[in-house]
Amino acid sequence: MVGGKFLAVAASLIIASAALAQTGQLEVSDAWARATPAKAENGVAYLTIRAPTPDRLLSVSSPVAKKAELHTMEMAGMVMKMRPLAGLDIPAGQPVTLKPGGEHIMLIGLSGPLREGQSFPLTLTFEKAGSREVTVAVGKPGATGPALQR
Ligand SMILES: [Cu+2]
Repeated sequence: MVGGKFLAVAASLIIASAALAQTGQLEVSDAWARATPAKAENGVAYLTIRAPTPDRLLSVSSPVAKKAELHTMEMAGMVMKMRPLAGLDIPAGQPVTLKPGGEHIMLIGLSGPLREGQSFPLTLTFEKAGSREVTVAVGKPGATGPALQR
């Protein structure tokens, strides 16, 4: 059927242009952290990664902590425990969001408390895209997501 074929071609053109719009560079966005108590030794940061082609997050670092590690959460008996990850796969075109209760970036040995309203740099190193530096915005101690844009 001629009409049906035309529609199929039109649909594939739309899909092709949407795919084109997504090509580009790996992007890290919505980086945030919770404010920490004055004497806290560790902090946690979360963010979203989008990659046009498959990649892998290999390591993280920040000047606010002695060490930064990629962690995940898993059940150990009846309790949720944190476990370090060697890396995190980023599939093509599918955003990966680090968030409370799941994968996160652990800031170990903070040089000072993370204060609400402040921000700090975080460097992520990817297997293919190389390094990306992002600015992490510090929210309230009980924040559940990135602060709204002001
Ligand atoms: Cu952790």
